[in-house]
Amino acid sequence: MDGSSLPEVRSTCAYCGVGCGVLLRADGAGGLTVRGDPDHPANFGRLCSKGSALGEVTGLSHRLMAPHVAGQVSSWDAALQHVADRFSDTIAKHGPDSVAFYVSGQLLTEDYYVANKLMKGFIGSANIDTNSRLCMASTVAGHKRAFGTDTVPGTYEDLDQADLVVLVGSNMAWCHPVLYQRVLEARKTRGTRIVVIDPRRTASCDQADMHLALEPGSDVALFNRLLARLAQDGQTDAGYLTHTVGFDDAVKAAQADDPAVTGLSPQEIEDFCNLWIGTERVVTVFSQGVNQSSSGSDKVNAILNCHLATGRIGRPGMGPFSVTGQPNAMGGREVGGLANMLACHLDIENAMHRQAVQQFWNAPTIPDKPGLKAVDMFRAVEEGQIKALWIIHTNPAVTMPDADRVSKAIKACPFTVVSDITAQTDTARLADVLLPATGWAEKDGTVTNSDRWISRQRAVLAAPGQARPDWDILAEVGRRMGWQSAFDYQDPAEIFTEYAALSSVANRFEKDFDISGLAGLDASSYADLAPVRWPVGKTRKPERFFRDGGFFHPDGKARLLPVTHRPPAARTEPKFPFRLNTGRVRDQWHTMTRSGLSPRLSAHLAEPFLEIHPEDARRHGLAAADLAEVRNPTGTAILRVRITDAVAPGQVFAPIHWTGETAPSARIDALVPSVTDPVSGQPESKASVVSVSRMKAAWYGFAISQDPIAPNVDYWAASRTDKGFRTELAGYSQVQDWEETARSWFGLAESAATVVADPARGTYRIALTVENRLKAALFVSREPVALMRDYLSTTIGNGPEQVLVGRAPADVEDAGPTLCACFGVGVKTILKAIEADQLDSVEAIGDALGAGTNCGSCRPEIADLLAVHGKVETPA
Ligand SMILES: Nc1nc2c(c(=O)[nH]1)N[C@H]1C(S)=C(S)[C@@H](COP(=O)(O)OP(=O)(O)OC[C@H]3O[C@@H](n4cnc5c(=O)[nH]c(N)nc54)[C@H](O)[C@@H]3O)O[C@H]1N2
Ligand SMILES: Nc1nc2c(c(=O)[nH]1)N[C@H]1C(S)=C(S)[C@@H](COP(=O)(O)OP(=O)(O)OC[C@H]3O[C@@H](n4cnc5c(=O)[nH]c(N)nc54)[C@H](O)[C@@H]3O)O[C@H]1N2
Ligand code: SF4
Ligand SMILES: [Mo]
Repeated sequence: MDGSSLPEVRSTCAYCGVGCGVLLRADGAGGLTVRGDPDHPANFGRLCSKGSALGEVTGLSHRLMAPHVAGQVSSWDAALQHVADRFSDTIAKHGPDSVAFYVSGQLLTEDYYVANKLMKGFIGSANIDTNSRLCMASTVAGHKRAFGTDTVPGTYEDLDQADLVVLVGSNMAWCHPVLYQRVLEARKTRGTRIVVIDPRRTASCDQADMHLALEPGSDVALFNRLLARLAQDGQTDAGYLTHTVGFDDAVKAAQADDPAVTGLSPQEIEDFCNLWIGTERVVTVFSQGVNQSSSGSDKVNAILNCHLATGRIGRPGMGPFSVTGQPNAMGGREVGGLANMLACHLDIENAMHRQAVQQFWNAPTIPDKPGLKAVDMFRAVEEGQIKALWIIHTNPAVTMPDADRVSKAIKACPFTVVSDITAQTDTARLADVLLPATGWAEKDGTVTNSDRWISRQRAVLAAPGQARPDWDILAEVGRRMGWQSAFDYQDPAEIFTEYAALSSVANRFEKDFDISGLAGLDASSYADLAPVRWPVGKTRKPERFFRDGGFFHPDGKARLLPVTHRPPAARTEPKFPFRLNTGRVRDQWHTMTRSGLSPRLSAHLAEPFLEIHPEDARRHGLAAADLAEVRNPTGTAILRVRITDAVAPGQVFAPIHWTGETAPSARIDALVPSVTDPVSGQPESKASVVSVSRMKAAWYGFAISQDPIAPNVDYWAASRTDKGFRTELAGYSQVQDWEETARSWFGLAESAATVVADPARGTYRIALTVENRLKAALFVSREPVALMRDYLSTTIGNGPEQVLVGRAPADVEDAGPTLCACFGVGVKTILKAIEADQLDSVEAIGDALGAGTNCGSCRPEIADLLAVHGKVETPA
């Protein structure tokens, strides 16, 4: 079929909570092209590098195509009956609280609704929790304490209209890139100032007016100082304070806190306070540097206190703004995905709410107490209280704190079901039953973004093999457990309209969440649904919340909370002198089961790493490109050292993305103990303590191969290239026969080997060919191998001679590591443009090479290169 004749379909990006609209066109051969939807209110046509590469991650080679029971392919009928029987038997013997679901903020609202209905209304337990516990729980708790509901008061337009944007624990340039582009646009047009509050210098700091590199975990003390100053200077809004209670106590607590614990100079703190106080239109954006903390809820309330005290909430260009991480993190909160919530922002602990939901569902039961939150849930699995567990659309064996222990617990659980699009994940490998789910481009439903826009995700590709949508799998298990009519859904439209109707019921309780205006959609209007921002009630409601109070506590007033600084639970000590911070990189999504399939995205940062300050590196005998052993009592990791003053002395930073599939010794959550915030239950994922030392490797290696490898060595880390894979390697002990070792790692027993060896110096270059075509090559030396890795990765399929030279021939230009993932422009190409062609601005480089002109998320790095080369880029 001619691809261009297929229609373009409106959908939503698979990745972050910005929720960008995309236009997808199937190419008729199983692939698709993607461009930004110019009409979508989140992005107006823009996409970041990850969104632009969505077309590269729809391949089927890694997909799970059929159900598996005990490692054997099974029919759907047998697999689903087995799941239903095991859950029913377990409940019959041990009660409803002996089973649990662990789900995901990446599920569609319809999937989430069915999972929640099945567990809470029919199984009769609240043991359903979601990875949003690791992500948004502190915000949810903070919002509920202050507002009485989990409401994001503002909108994205506030970022366009603000005069000051404060990013607290948010690396927006990399994690919400399209939103960050909106902020930079505002900076251009109205001079919006940017402050970044982050212990680490990130890409988001490059355009910032102020970077406050505070001590990890000290945000409460900083915002308490701001509140104390607001009170002291008489800069609060007395009129607005009549909509609140708790101001005096909050100020008293704030005054008692010592801002010195932030490690910032008094001048820095006062400059920040002056700027915040002096700018009415201020949006304080916060993300995981706030939430993922043992004082996460208090951090959220410390921020909300300042906005409530000044009435800077619910008006254009101002407000506290929690940006959501996953594409449907917001939808999951609305639909009751957390163990302590019911759908439509109703509370499990409120008898009237429970009764209303139970009645609406015509459900036999409904739990009257919250279920187990993620960390407690996996502890209950470990201790044997949970005997049947269903994990859907998340990879907890990698991303939960204390990940080694969580993996063991899942493995030991008497019955574990995993629904995923691939069997190649650390969690899927532990399952008793594996169920193939349709992926992003193959399924229909809705998601809600950070801005409360509900957007449709639409199927444009056929379901591969026997894969089925998550809602459909869940509903059929519900029917097979005996609840036919409650789970008799034909399509997602039916589920959505039921949910919208439930929101009318919920509105009896005067809640914020209202989509009752959508309850009457029929199948075709659901199919055509354009993005819509809630509330969408039967009557028109304002777009922003709380401009004139109207909070959801029984007295209608907001709460200012007295909060006090608490340092992170783990303390550094001589044995574990470093604070380990963790987070994301620009071009990978979580455990890389999708973004890792794109060679373009994999080129940006191809290996797991540890950022460490130059002084610390020197003191601990670490040189550039060394491997570091990172340890604490919870676990260990081996990571490539990146020496940089972006991190402060005494702190190290590592990304979260690598797994047993891509770099088994770099699973960072193996080093994160399961300490949680006492209010929200959210883990402290960014503040463990570790020791760092040089890995005493006997050899280092670099390999390229057509097929993936999983060698049994102390360190390996693999990534995709256009022609196959590249793998970094290292080992503690000498290898006797490199040629044989290479053949076995690459699974190329029959290949011809060309070897260039210098055993005295410990260097080996081995090319393995089949019919004179290069299948794989291995480079070994006693020191970290300096090679033209990007060039070598292109030689797969050629003759062996080229690769053994180890560097590019004179007529081939080495572009260096990729900087602009959208256009595949390398660092060396950009440097050449700066040096030889005398280009001196990000714009000029964009005009010449295209770099930085699509998603813009590499612009800070281009500016960095300019700065390093003496071309100071004037802020855009
Ligand atoms: N490229 C990419 N984008 C993503 C994702 C992805 O995997 N890849 N995931 C999405 C998801 S689910 C989420 S939740 C978001 C997360 O988005 P962000 O929260 O922006 O990302 P993180 O890198 O986890 O952490 C943000 C920053 O918190 C800082 N930090 C650590 N400790 C503290 C502290 O005590 N105080 C303060 N103020 N800051 C601290 C870290 O140094 C880090 O720079 O990203 C979303 N977008
Ligand atoms: N140390 C540390 N740990 C962290 C964080 C951190 O900053 N630091 N961040 C935390 C945060 S904020 C988050 S959100 C989590 C994310 O952690 P996870 O949710 O565990 O990570 P993902 O890789 O997004 O897992 C999604 C899984 O769903 C599968 N999948 C994809 N599409 C579908 C589908 O349509 N249906 C089904 N059934 N499966 C599908 C994917 O293949 C993948 O296995 O990590 C948390 N862990
Ligand atoms: S910012 Fe990027 S990852 Fe996030 S929704 Fe938009 S295109 Fe997707
Ligand atoms: Mo997240």
